[in-house]
Amino acid sequence: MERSAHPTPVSVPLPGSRRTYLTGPDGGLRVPMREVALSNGDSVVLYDTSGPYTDPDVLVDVHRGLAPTRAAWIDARGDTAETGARPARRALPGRAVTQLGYARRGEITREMEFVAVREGLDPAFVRAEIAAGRAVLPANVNHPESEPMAIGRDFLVKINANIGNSAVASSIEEEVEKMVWATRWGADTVMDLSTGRDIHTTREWILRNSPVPVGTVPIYEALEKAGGRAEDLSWELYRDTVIEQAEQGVDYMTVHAGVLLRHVPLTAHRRTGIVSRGGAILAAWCLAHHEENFLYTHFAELCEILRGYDVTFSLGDGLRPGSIADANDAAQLAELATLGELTTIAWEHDVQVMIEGPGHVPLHKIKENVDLQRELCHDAPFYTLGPLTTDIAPGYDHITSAIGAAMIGWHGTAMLCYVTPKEHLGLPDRDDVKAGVIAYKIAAHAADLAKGHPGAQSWDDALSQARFDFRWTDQFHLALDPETAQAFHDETLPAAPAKSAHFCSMCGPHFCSMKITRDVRRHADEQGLISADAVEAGLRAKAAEFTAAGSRLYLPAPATAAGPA
Ligand code: IRN
Ligand code: FE2
Repeated sequence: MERSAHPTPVSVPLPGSRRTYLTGPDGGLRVPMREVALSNGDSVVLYDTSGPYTDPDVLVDVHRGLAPTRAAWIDARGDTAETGARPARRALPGRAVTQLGYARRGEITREMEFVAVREGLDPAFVRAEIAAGRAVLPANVNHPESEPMAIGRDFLVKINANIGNSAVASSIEEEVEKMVWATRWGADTVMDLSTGRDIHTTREWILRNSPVPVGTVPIYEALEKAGGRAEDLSWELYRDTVIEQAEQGVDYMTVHAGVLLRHVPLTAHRRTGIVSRGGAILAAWCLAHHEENFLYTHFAELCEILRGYDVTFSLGDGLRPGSIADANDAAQLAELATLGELTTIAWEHDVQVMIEGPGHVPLHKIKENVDLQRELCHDAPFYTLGPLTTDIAPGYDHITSAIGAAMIGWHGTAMLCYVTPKEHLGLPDRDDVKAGVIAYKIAAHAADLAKGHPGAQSWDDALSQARFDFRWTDQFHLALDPETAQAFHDETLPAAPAKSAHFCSMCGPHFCSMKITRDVRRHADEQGLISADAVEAGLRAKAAEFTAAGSRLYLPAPATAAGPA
């Protein structure tokens, strides 16, 4: 991974790419995509989460924020009014301004049309999936800067990047910078998990500048307000925090309402107890008061609040397993059943819901998680943290978890919460954020391929064709991380002619399998042989060449450059 000493300059496209815009059915929508122009005249159009930060034609002033593109759509619906000092939009009395509410009434909103164009789907399908609760479109009426996206099992698998300062590290500018950075590499949403000072201001900066939905865990800020003492939390304190965040424009909120008093003893004999921050806070409150979780007892009231802004529930997995030993245990599954019960209540209030899932789960226990979640939570979208498939690799948990994420995504998880190499060790910096996002883009795309998402494979096909044609620059430009791909190639073959050479330093000029295949095919053409014979003849010729060269599988490394490890 390339270490970056300087922050990304604003509005710089990825190498070889430009931001392009698709138009909606009636020409009224501008849906941003990333277009990669290839040297053979072709171009590949890819889903793009980076916002105007990759469009040199848009000048972004982070002190003013992005253009509020959705404001006109929201206001045209005529069901919100501006209230309070900010002022913030809120639903008129009795109105549900949620995408679920509109979908159920048969309305295809501009946001749904946008998603349909972006994913190449029928707008009627998008509406139907949202209406059934199988997909969510997180879009707070107070976050008009966001570009609509959907999370559901029949959509592209999405990824979330967590950012946010802790009491001991990071500044506001760094957090905004991390958001821009995470979306540049493909984060579909970001969650601001700030816990230190300046939570409100940090969030304001992130929201006004974020082209993707922003999630939070309001219990963290409520705990700050309670002086860090869980027992001093109250429903009123929490409620006011949620309203404050909803007015700022938070699109989805993690709510650990499934951590019930009776579930807490189920964690007593776990290897790693309760590892969720929110889960631990609420368990501590329940035990201190010997009362039921106030998020559970006030859940209907909370639904009424979220419905007024279209904040989506992300029902938290406060009892997720934190180790392989605890995977799929009684505490985890008891909470999951409660989340299913709460899903029904949220839907009764027209509030959108997704369900958070684990955590640490070995490969053979992953499918069961998805099957149970679907059954117990009535097909609400699943949003999982990894899962990590082993506990033994601190420093590499973006890998241990991307393995699990690919598998759980294949089985139907709709959004994958990234894990960075710093997981369990410290606060991620920008290089960790990039490593986590890229690992999760790989997992999500692998799942899209396995699920047969229409169009997913065309990206792979374009890249592998470029590779086979030795169009090196096209291969770099099509890469998830073009800069690293090119940098690695430059390490051994920096010269310009190498960018069209029919080999790289991995196998050298004589043993490039792709070059050999090409030679075989050319030989067949020259000899006018039918292909099976050509292959046979070509292989025999190659065998002779190999033996004559001393039958060595690897060539000695050139004096000036490192060979393959
Ligand atoms: C996702 C799935 N399960 C948990 N998550 C994420 O973990 C959640 O969306 C949020 O970003 C974070 C919450 O952590 P705690 O408070 O549960 O530890
Ligand atoms: Fe963990």
